[in-house]
Amino acid sequence: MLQTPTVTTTRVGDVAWVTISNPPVNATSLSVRQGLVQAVKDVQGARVAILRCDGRSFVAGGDITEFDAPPVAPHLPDVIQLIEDSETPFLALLHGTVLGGGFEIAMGCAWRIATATTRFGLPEVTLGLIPGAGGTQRLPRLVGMSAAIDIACSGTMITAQALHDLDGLDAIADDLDQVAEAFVASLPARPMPVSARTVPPYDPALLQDAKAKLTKRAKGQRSPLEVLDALTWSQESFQTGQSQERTRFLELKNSAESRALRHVFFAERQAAKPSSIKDMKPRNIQKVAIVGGGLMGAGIATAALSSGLNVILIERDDQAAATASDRVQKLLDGAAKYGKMTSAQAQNAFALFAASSDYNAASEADLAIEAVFEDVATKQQVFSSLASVMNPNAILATNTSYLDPRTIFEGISNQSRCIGLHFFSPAHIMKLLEIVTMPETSAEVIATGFALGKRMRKTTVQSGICDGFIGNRMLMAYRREADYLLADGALPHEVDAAVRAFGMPMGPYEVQDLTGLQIAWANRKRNATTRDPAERYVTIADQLCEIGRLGQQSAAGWYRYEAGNRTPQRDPEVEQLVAAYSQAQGITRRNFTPQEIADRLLAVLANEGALIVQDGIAERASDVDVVQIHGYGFPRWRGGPMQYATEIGWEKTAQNMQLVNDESPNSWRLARSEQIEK
Ligand code: 3H9
Repeated sequence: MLQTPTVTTTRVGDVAWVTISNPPVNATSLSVRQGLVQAVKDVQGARVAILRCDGRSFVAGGDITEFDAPPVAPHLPDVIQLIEDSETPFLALLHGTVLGGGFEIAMGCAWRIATATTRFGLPEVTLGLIPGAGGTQRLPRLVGMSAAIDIACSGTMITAQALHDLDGLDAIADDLDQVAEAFVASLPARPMPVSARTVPPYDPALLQDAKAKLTKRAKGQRSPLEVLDALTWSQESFQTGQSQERTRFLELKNSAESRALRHVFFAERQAAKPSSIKDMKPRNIQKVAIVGGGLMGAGIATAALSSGLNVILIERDDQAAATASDRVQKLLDGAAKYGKMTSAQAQNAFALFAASSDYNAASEADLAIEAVFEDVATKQQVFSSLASVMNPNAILATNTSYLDPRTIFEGISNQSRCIGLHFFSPAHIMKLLEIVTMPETSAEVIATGFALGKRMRKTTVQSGICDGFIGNRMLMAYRREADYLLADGALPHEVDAAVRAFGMPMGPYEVQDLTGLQIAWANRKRNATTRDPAERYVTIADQLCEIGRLGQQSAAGWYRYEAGNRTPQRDPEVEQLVAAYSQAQGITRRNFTPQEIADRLLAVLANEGALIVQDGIAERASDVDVVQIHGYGFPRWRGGPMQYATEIGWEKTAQNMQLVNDESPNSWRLARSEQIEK
């Protein structure tokens, strides 16, 4: 079968038009690189060659799907060199997102014209890489070192206007083709190729400052500092700098960090497409009812309003409705204050909001989300009230974190419209949304949940029903093992430090103090009757709760807190309580190294994740990783617990899990090895 060429060249008079067409994002796959080499030959003799792309974007970078395999010639740096050295000069017409290899190609062209909405960036750092086709060498020559550091070390995108202000663009235009014709009609003198320029002078202190800032922010991730290093090579000749860049790019492509970040890139996109909603069209949602205006309900309302949805918030009385309304307004004002939206956008969003104590106000809503406290009877009452006023097909969603939606929706007619939408607190900030489906939930309703998540800019993952769904079920296992470690000899600060050294933003005990110990305590009490009596149960956390140590809110939890200071301080009272517990249990306490602590906790996470897949709660292991990264602060650059287990080898993970199991017999279910080796 004949394949449509991904790069085509046509001539109009003395102007050559080179068009790249490689959906979805015109990545520089092998066929594009080959096509561009041919195009450079084909355009010779023309006065100018205009390089443009079909589809919604100019080239969005190297083809990440090719990065697991060894590179195949022609390599992108050489292709760009051909473009830059071509006797016929190239003009790039830019639209959409000009990223990575795409930006590198654009910098190899003699001129650049972009639409006003075009965005530019070198996102390689977010994939654990440095740019590999001259980006770190051409960018400082084009826009100066300071801007190059900002762009390449962060991986964030800049606007066409910002690049123009940095002298990186020749023009901004609405109609690219029309402006290109005018531009080539009176073609300016060919500028010096970017690679032949010298980097404008800069203060060397800039590099030290950037290094200090990046080291602080990186939390163990290497690539931002690697990019900074590579930018400094632009002091050398272009050839020397580029060849160093290329070597480092290829080394980093084979690093665990880059494998992990590439895994997450694809995992996030896959999670958004569960097989349950293949080819299913979502319903259109415009009006959302939210029941409960506490921190969670107000956060959900803020996220919904920020995405242009109408929100009606229902509270139990007028006073509570007014308080909830104030809370939402404050959250929107906060978003404006921190630059997430303009003040005008915050005002427009609040204009879409209303609060009421009357369920009838929800009668027109397309979807209702319940965000009241975790009590089955209360939630059932909420849905019975909603069902009595809403359209019988309107979607009913519970935000429960642990309870079984099938019980919550008992008695509701047409359960195909019932679903769990589990937001994480604070819901206007946290990225994760777990979509909990019941066997009865229709594919259309699931697809609508995913579309809503996308609109609210959430990272959305489907979960089946089990205690805690994907994320909190793993959290329970993680905390259980942390408590076993305490009982056997570790102290809270040692456990916290060990996981922070791995890259987690906080340890399990610091997090508990921050969020409060009472919810987990209530869950443990709820599960007391069904817990296997043979399972090891450590009561230290319960003892803390019983003496009123509920975390930062009571200035004491696993740590103590000085007035007005959130820094956890080791507390001898807690450490004595831990030691006394071990003694009462007849345990001889022993030391655990940070590595031993981290190994055990990571093995437990991977084992529980594998069980979650084995039990059909998550569709894929990579969904588990997405949940951990976006809901629980697992370091993205480690790829999630399942990717980490793959990286170190499932055999090693299984050995660590066996240790965990031997230390606390009858307390763990081990995942089937054939499952976790997948
Ligand atoms: C690089 O350039 C290295 C060079 O320096 C040197 C090379 C030698 N490759 O995100 P979307 C797929 S490193 C392959 O849902 P959006 C994506 O998987 C690269 N595939 O759309 C998805 O597939 P599917 C530096 C890619 O509109 C589909 O395209 N560049 C690539 O929300 C749609 O993607 C980057 O890191 C790729 N490069 O966002 C840019 N990009 O439909 C990475 C996308 O099967 N890309 N796909 O799930 C992005 O940031 C976003 O995709 C973009 C569009 C903003 C472009």
